[in-house]
Amino acid sequence: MKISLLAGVLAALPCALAVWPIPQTFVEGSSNTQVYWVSISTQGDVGPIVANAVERYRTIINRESFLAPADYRRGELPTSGTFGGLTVSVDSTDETLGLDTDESYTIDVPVDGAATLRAKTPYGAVRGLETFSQLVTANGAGKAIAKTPIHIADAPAYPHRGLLFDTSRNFYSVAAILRTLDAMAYNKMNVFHWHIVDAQSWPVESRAFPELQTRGAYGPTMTYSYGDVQRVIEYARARGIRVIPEFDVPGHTYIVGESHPELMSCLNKQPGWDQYAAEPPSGQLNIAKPESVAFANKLIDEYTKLFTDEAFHIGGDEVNRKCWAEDPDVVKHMAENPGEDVEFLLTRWYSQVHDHLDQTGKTPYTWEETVFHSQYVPSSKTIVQAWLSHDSVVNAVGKGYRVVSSSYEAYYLDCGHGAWLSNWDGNSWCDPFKTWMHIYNYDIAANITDAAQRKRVLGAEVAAWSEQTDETVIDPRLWPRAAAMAETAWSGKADAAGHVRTTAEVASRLHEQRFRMVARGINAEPMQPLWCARNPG
Ligand code: CP6
Repeated sequence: MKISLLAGVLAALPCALAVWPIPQTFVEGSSNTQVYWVSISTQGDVGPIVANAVERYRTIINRESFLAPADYRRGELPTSGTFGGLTVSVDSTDETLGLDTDESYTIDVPVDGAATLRAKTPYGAVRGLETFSQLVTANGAGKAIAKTPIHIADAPAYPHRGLLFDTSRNFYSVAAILRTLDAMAYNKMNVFHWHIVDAQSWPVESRAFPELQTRGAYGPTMTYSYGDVQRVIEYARARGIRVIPEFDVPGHTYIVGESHPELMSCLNKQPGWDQYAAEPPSGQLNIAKPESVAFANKLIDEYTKLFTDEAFHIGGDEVNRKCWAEDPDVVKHMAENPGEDVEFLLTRWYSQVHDHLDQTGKTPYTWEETVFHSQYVPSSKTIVQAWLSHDSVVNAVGKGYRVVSSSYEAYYLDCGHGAWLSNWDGNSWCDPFKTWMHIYNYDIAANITDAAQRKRVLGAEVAAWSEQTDETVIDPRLWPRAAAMAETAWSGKADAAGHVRTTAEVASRLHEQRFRMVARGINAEPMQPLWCARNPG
């Protein structure tokens, strides 16, 4: 009783600890520092990414009218020193961004005088600038940094903190994508998994096969040109976010049949699509045809160049055997080639396409079905994206693969708001809605005790499948729930003392992060009344 009362009082104070995600080390003092204007300078050569981020954060911090809700009733924050600017320095100006990028940084804010931000890489500096921006709050005289002196030493628990964004089921403008990248940066997320095409539409330009887009986009304005893609990649990179594209094969490809029906099996079965595909319209690349391998490999050649990240996602989820087993062309092939059944053909198809992707030098990502529901054995450098259950994460690291967890039981943010596609009876196996508490309590590496296996858990990824989303609803559907995942993936489950953070402890801080995001133009949904932030506990 006494302890919870004390926690309530602490939460009500202007709180320097209101940084989301919480840094690994955060030492605070008991003074406050007056801030009139935040000047940020760089020391030594920092490179364009940092120079650009400094401009961005100078604007955010000085323009921001954000006042932590917990501060409202105090109004004043008496200060005993004056902020003397922030100096940013980096050890290296190497702007390579990938799985191995060091995102660590340290921040020191004295009670009086100049603050410092130091990082090993430009992207560590980008993370540190976000943290610093969250330290600045408002008081009656303008702005202040509470609880100085402050020392922060921070680094992510996991290197992959992702968001899957599906632009096929419904279209999103580039502006909506860029806004989502901003929101990710505010939460130190670093992978934009662009599920750019799927069965329903093909919005992205192809120069190898222009007809994919002209026949497959929802309309002439619902497209991404090469220039659009490059703009998204640049915008993301400036925020330390990798863009990993997914070209999902051989399933989820109906839309290819709009321009290349000769490559397809079980195209658009009506009625009865549900026997051939996870959702309508049915259609998969015909795995008996060498032409479908050549097609996929030519797309890999094209898109591994357009998308510059070291990784490339080749899909492989939810393939349907019946689609091929009943395809007249596949049946004919099997009759003429004894021993070549559907399993054989699929294994050979995977090896021809995955080998080709491996040869491009990219790091392949694949959905878990390629590993667990087929006889194909991907190369050991392949990263497995698990979604069917947490057991898949455990099993994948047990097999020696690196893995990213997108367990649908925690991370499918599109789920739980009504019937799903043709399940108009109101039942959806995608239910229930995942609350931020559910997401926060989910343990990315549960039941993996072996240290080498734990290291292969690269992180987590929330999914915004778009059958029931588009840009009219995406902000509140994603935020602040994706931020709950972001903290568990950046900060880890436990603090330095080994204490596992509880949702009750972090709620007011997430509430504040939600207000911060709204102040920065993200329509994150409210968690509770504003009143609760003024009167916590
Ligand atoms: N699309 C693709 C989807 C899903 C997957 N892949 C999906 C499956 C089940 C649920 C939500 C989404 N819509 N290409 C699974 C990886 Cl509940």
